[in-house]
Parts: sequence; structure tokens; C-alpha cells
Amino acid sequence: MTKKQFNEKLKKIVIEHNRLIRRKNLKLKKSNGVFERYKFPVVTAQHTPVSWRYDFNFDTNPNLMERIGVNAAFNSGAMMFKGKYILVVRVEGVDRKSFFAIAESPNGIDNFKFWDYPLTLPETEYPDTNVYDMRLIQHEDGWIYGLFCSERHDDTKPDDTSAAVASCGIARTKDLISWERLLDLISYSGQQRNVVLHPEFINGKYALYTRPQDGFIETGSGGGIGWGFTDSMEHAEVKEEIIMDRKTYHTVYEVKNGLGPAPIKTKKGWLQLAHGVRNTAAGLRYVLYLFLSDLNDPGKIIAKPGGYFLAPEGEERVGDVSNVAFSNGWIVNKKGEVFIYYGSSDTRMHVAASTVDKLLDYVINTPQDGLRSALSVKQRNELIERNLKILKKLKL
Ligand code: M1P
Repeated sequence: MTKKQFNEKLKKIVIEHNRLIRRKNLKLKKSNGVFERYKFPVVTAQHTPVSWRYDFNFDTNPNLMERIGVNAAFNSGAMMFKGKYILVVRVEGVDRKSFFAIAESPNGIDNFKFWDYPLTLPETEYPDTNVYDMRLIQHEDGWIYGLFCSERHDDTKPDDTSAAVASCGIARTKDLISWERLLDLISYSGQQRNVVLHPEFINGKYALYTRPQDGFIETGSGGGIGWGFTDSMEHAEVKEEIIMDRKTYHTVYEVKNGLGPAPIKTKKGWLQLAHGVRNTAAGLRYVLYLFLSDLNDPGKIIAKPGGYFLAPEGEERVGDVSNVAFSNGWIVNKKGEVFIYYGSSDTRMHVAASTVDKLLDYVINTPQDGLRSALSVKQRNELIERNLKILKKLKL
């Protein structure tokens, strides 16, 4: 390739990238009335800046190849910041290491553009091997907290190269640019993933949603969504975790579950989004579910629909870890619209749109899981009976 051809190819790469990130997203007509999906993923590996992947120097990269590839961009924390919809994306390089990077959009559904550099996250004295799935929480103490999974090798098993330990890493910022790393959460339940900080103090203490687990992948005999308190975030320590939402036999959260983003405060309670996991002959299946918890006691569930709220569909079902819908970020805007950001199959990011009113209607009026086929049929028959009467009246 001549230098002229190199420059032309570079120009083409930049133009195509800009076209991708500026592409208008389209709301899909097909909807269950609770939320609407969008046609295109909001962020993919291809949305990461080309300057992160290529070497633009003709002398050092005469073939204009990607030098450091990006494998996936998924499981993003989210918040509104200075009028922009912000995602803190889990970007995974081809070397399997994840890191965080901020992408912002003016409308929450398209035009997500990454900031020039990924987030510089300080390490603790015991460096993380891998970091992922950050939850962004604007706490009433004035800080924006980022809680994420910090993964390290389990050195008690020196011969096992897959043995890992997951704990909750904590960082905080005021501007999303400079981050202060705090000590990892101390808890007494083995390992931790999917830890979320409640945005308000409860009786003067910080409150945390946890997910105690015995092993790195398996939650073991523990599991469920836990609820506990800490006096400070500088030395975060949860001495007792009360399981507020258990994994349950023959439900969509039979094998494990974990809270998604920090809850949304409404007049009727805290809207909570979580993921549930069940096992199948084809491997684990991750879906999202919703529930409502008490305004004054957020660790107490007051309404919980049966089944899933959102499950992977179409192309969402395929990726590095197939059959996974996972969410750790949503944004409510001033109009009461809720944008739910979810990763599909550990590969890409999507958005689903709803409103606070619709989500409340869904959580309050959807029957809870009867936990038996006979009760599921009873619920459905009651609905059918009411509907048939209406159809008769309408002569339909
Ligand atoms: O691969 C599916 C998900 O697995 C983990 O979630 P959990 O601990 O609930 O099983 C996380 O690694 C998550 O990032 C991933 O999407």
C-alpha cells in the first residue's frame, strides 16, 4: 500500500465509523405494551473509536491493520449527567480483559459516542485481574459511586488456572473523569458479584444490595439478592446480609439472581430491575425481571410479578455467552420515560423504552408466580373469563 492509499483507507475507516455511530435508531412496532425495543444495538465493539484499535502511523502499520482489537461492548452502567445519557460500558479487548469506557448520547437511543480515552480506574494494593459490570449510583452524599466486579486468581488453588475470586470493587467521582478508588467491600459470604449501592441513606447508613456466592460461577447454597448496611464507603463492610429475594425452584431465578442497576424511586415504592438465571440442556439462560420494594424499607419486596420482564430475542440470543439478557443500567428522564440498557449474550448493548407509570402498572398488576402449573392455569383462566365477557359485550 502506498502512503496515498493508506490515507484513503484511513479516511474510509473514519467515515464508516462515523456513519455507524450517527445512525438513527428506530423503535420497533412489535411490543407487549410494557416496553419497546429498538432496531439497532446502541453500542457494539464496532462503536469503540477506531483510534483505540488501529495504529494510524504509516511507518509502523503500513498495512493499516487493527493493532489492538475489541471483542465486545456490553453490560453498561448508566446515568443522566449534565443533560446527557451516559453509559459506562464494559469494553472487552481481544485479550479477554474488560475495562470501563464512557459513551454519551443526546437522546439515549442512538448517537452514543465514546469519550476519547477509556476510564482510568486506579488499582488497590491487590490489583484486579479483570473488572466489569459497573453500576453508577448518584448517592445523596454527593458522590457518584461506581460499584463493579473485581476478579482475581484464587491463589489458594495455585494449580487451577481458572480458579477465581469475585469481589465488589468501589470507586467514586464527581465528574466521571477522575476516579478515587476505595477499598473493596468486605463481606463474610465468600464471593460477591452484582453489588449495588442504594442511592439514599437508610437510618444514617449506606445500604447495599449484595449477591453472596460460595464460588466464582455457582452461588452454591447461598445466593439470592442480599441487603445489608455499612457505616462508611471508605471502609465498606457488610456484617450481615439478609436475603431479600431468594432463588426459587422452577422459576426464572432458579439457579441464581442478582440486582441490576440502582433502583428508581417512585411514589409507590422503589422500582427494582434484576436478572434471573435458570439452567437448561443448552446451558444457562439469563432473563430480566422487575419488582417493587418498600419506600421506607427498600429491602422489603411489596410487589413481584411472576416470570420474566425481558428475555433475549432474535439476534440477542447469540453471542460469546448465548441466551443472556443482563442489565446494570437504566435512566429515567424528566418526562418519566425509562430507558433500560441491557447487554445481550455478553456481546453488545441494547435499549428498551418504557415509562415509570407503565413499569408500576406492570409490577403492581401482574400476578405473582403461583409456583405451580395448576395455579398458573387458574390465573390465566380468570383472565380469559373476564376477557370473554368483554368480547361478548363488544360483539367481537
Ligand atoms: O455470562 C453471563 C453473566 O455472568 C455473570 O453474572 P452472574 O454473576 O449473575 O452469573 C457476569 O459475569 C455477567 O457479566 C455476565 O453477563
